[in-house]
Formats: sequence, C-alpha cells, structure tokens
Amino acid sequence: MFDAKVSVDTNTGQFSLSVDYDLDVPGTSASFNCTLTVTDSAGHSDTAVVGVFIEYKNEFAPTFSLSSISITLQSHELIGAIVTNFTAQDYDLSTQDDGKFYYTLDQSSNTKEYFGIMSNGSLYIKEDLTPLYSGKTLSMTLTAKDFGNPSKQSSLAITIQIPISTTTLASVSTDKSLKFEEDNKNAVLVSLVGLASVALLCTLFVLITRNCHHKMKKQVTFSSFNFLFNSNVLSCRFQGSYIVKARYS
Ligand SMILES: [Ca+2]
Repeated sequence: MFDAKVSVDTNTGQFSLSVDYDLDVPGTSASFNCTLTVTDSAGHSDTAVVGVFIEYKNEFAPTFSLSSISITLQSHELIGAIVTNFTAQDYDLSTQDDGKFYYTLDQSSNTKEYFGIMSNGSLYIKEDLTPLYSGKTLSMTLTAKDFGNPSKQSSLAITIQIPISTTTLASVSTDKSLKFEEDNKNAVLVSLVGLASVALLCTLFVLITRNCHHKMKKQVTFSSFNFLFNSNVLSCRFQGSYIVKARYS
C-alpha cells in the first residue's frame, strides 16, 4: 500500500481510509488511486491499482443564528419594502447540493400572505398592511432547506407586531388653490395691511382737511365717514364728495 490516505489489514485484507477524509474542505478530491500489493510466504507477489471514490454526505442542515425573532412594523409601510434580511448557513460544501439551500415562508396561520421571501433571504411586504391599522400580530415560519439527499432543514419563528396606527394620512385634493386672503398664512398680513391703510387714510383725511381750510379757503365739513373693506380695496367714504381709496395686494 503506497497511499497514506488508506490502509489495509495484512491478515484480513480489510481496506479502509486511514485519515478523516473531509470533502467539505475546499480542494479535497473526491477520488484517487492507490496500489495494492499481495505477497505469499514464498515471496511471490502481485499488484492491483485500486480506484477510490468518496461520496459526498449531507452532514449539516442550513441553520439560522436565532430560533425566533420579533419585528415591529407600521401598517403604513409600502408594498415591496424590505423588512429585514435573513441568512442561514450550511457547513456542507457550498458547490454541492448538500451545501445549497433555499428559503420558504409558511404563513398559513394568517388570513393572507402579507410577506414574501426572496432567494437571498430578504423578507419583504407582499400585501397591503393598512387594513391592519388597528393593531395585529402576525406569526410565520421561515425555513431553510438544502438540496441534499436526504435533505436537511431548520426553521426560524417570526412574529410581526403591527401597533395601532397613529398616523393620519394627508388628504389629496384637486380643488383650486386658495385665494390670497383665504390662506391662513396670509390672514395676519392682510390684517396688518388693513391697519396700515386705515392709518394712511386718517393721515390723508387730516391733510385734506388742512389743505381745504388753509389753501382753498373753502370750508369742508366732514360730519362722518365710513370705511369699506372689500376684497383687496380699502375705501374711505366721507359724507360729501371725497372718496379716498387705498389698494393693497
Ligand atoms: Ca447540508
């Protein structure tokens, strides 16, 4: 025997591996040849080449780092949004079926399949969650299963907590835009402009009175006057023939 990886019992001829031959170690060959020699008491001998072929064995199940997880999710989250990413690990050689695996999501305990799982382990929202705005707890099971024969698998329990929504959705309106004076932001500005206009009119009133009295030497008596605040025009009507208007915008 000229290969250290195998041995043979010189009395019984039992042929076996002499080392821990692990195909999961990258680079390890699944086959090799060795030479077997048989010799009698007279010293006559013969040899044979023995081909050794090692079969892969599905030793490990793909596993998650956690056995369960709880996630809080708002009901207004959008369809297609990624909730989180899960990663399972299989310690069998990844290039073989024993080390390859896929995810499945069991949501049979819920009324709908609200979530989906991508091939890379990303959990995403599949159905509209807004009907659950009043609060809901969803349970599901994520399983990672390899392609070995026989296959191995492990599971992760997922709990999705959807709290009572406190979000008020903004209403979308196609009405025409507000007029300047209807906008609450401009209400204060309109008031200030109105007061300034009143002050201006009072000043004008005083000036007109003085002018009529001193220069035109014509007595004009204003027994009363009214202010008219209409739209964007502030008017002051005096009893007589004088009308003074102030326009603002
Ligand atoms: Ca495996």
